[in-house]
Amino acid sequence: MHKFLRTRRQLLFALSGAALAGTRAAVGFAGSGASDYSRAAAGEMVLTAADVHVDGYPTVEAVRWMGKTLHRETGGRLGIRVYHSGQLGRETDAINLARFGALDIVRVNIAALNNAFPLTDILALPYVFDSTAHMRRALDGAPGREVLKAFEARGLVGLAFYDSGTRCFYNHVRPVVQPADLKGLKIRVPPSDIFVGLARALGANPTPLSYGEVFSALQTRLIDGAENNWTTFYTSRQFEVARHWAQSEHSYSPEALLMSKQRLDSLSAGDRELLLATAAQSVPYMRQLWDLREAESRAAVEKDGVRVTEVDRKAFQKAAAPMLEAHLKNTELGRLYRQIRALA
Ligand code: GTR
Repeated sequence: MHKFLRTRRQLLFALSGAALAGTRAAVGFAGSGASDYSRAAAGEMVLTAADVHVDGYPTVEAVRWMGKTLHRETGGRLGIRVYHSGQLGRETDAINLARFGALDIVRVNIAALNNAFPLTDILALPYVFDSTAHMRRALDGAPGREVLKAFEARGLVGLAFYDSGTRCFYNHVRPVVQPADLKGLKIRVPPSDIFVGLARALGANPTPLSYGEVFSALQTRLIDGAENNWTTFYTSRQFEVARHWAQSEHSYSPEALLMSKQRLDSLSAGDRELLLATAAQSVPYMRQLWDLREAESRAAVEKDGVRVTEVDRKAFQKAAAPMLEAHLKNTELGRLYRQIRALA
């Protein structure tokens, strides 16, 4: 970090300038940007939050909803300013900024946390959850609570999990039905050893890249494809370039909402309690919005002519099984896996 960037404001300004230089227009949903509570008067505190998604994406809207609720409940003393569209940089960088108190709240995918927080692997591993309802039960129950707690070891507080649908493969080369169809394809994965290992186990050539680089990597044919959920595929415009979608549902990898422990500890006990409760309340709000947006995104992509294939699910599960088994040899992951499966 540049030694002359001394204040939080200077740092955020520098980061947003750098990231904005690479911003591209995206399709998607109307955001409610005007309702950010970003102007702090004396005695008021505006928390900064980062998200790589475009304005209007369900995660962005859920954190905005939190900001509005806090603002209302504290008579304007507390608010949240959401920097969306990756204005504050990559997810892995945002996580570190929050750990050291330069950013207050980060919404990132579990994939971005795997390497630093090994307990999160259980939520990204293939075919751990049977359905969205199963995943929600696990996240709302003991396994979810245990993973959220693990962030405290490194300067973060796990506020909540948000939905991220199911991740599926897509590419601009050919339809995929069997794992063998992925052979030789250069597939972008998030910078996570779990995703690199999984893509490799399924026969693809994994290429870890940060989210902001995926669209142009597809467009310039640096990569043949990637994997993500319907909503991201749509809002990032990747569907305009990758015209084959395979319904592989190989990972649920939910979203995590994290807060700088330093910042949370600096709040009064009352504000802390309110913030934690508001984060918990934002989950049902987000899930409702997610269900709606996921269906809308899929419909829009299909209407645009992207070819969707059902995959041979058994063959995918079989190909991924050795990699899953290898990770479950870890005692903690094995225990969490059994807990999660008992909730199926
Ligand atoms: C999305 C997720 C993002 C980002 C992205 C990725 O589903 O919401 O936070 O992690 O995937 O693949 O990088």
